[in-house]
Amino acid sequence: MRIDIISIFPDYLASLRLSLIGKAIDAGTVELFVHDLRDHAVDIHRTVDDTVFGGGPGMVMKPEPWGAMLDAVLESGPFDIRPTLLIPTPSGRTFTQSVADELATSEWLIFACGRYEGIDGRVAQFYRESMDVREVSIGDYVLAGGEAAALVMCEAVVRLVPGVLGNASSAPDDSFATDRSGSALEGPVYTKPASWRGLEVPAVLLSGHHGEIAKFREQSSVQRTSEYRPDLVDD
Ligand code: JFE
Repeated sequence: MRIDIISIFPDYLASLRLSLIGKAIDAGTVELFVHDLRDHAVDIHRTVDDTVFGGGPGMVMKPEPWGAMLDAVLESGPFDIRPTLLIPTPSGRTFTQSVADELATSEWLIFACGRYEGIDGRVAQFYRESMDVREVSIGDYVLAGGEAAALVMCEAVVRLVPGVLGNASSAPDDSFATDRSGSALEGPVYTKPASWRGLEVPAVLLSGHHGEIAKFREQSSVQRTSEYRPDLVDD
């Protein structure tokens, strides 16, 4: 998988080279390119924003630097692959685990990280011709820019790419895994020591009775889902 990320704060994305994604990059499973949008600004001040047409507070990102940068990124990659262009925005479709599953099969993702009040709407419009453009929200709260959303989506997607997760069987059991039967959230998990500060790991988990353990975990999952996420309970 190839990932290109465009931002005016490229250093914000440095953490992607740590941990899981860093290992995937080192192993050659993922190629990551982070680009500074200002490299394609046109004036001496390297301006990327301007006032809002129609009035209103704040600034909007100008389309020209985005056009120049996205053209250059498209030119730099394989012409036979249609990339997915992800544009984080609070006004997007919600990014869910099933979106992550779908994106994990994609060969080329490009993230366009905006700032200010977002990116001129014609950028998404123009690139629908050459890319699978998706305006996506990671949740119902407002961030100051798209970078943190891109980090979240990269982490959710890359861990699903075949060969990335060390323990290949742990991904499908997660809370929110789309093929999970029963309720949505995993219950608490435990490790050694079996007794810690007077608190005991539930005895059934030490029993070796796999049927009883599965039943216990299902109960814990139902209990937690109804307590924390009643919206997910269908009864
Ligand atoms: C940008 C901003 C006011 C945008 C109408 C670029 N889930 C999610 N929350 N926030 C974002 C995504 C996000 C993504 C990209 C962003 C927020 N902002 C700030 C402020 C209105 C906005 O869009 C700029």
